[in-house]
Amino acid sequence: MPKAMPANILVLNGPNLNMLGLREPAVYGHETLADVNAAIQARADELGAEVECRQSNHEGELVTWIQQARGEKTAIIINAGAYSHTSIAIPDALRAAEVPVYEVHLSNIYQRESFRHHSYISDLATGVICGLGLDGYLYALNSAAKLSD
Ligand code: DHK
Repeated sequence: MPKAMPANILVLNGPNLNMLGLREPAVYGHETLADVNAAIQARADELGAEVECRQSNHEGELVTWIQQARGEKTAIIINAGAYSHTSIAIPDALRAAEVPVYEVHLSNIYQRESFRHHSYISDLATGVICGLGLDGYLYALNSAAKLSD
């Protein structure tokens, strides 16, 4: 049987997630994005997975990075922030990338305003995790790394 590709996972954070730690800590927690990325890298090292963490406030930049993942990455973990609820271009790019997708939200979007209850990404995702803060990315990473075992 051909050997699976080693895990090579892209972690994308969308708009305003560069403000973690400062932004509404009661909702998003006290960890900064650097803290989140360090925890992801540490878990990836334990799992023997390659990981690349990127953040952008620009929809088109996220789309470009998703396109570039096609044939290169074994999974994408994405917290598209507010674009989860508004963007068609991001889910279109995720479908075109043909890479398993995990959707993460730090907060429980279903306990919040109704406009956050729908995500255009959820129906194409392998898994959706919300409300578990930083741990959500780590649970997604555990699962994404297993796809390459
Ligand atoms: C992050 C955001 O920036 C919001 O726009 C989403 C998500 C929720 C989160 O919980 O991580 O509605």
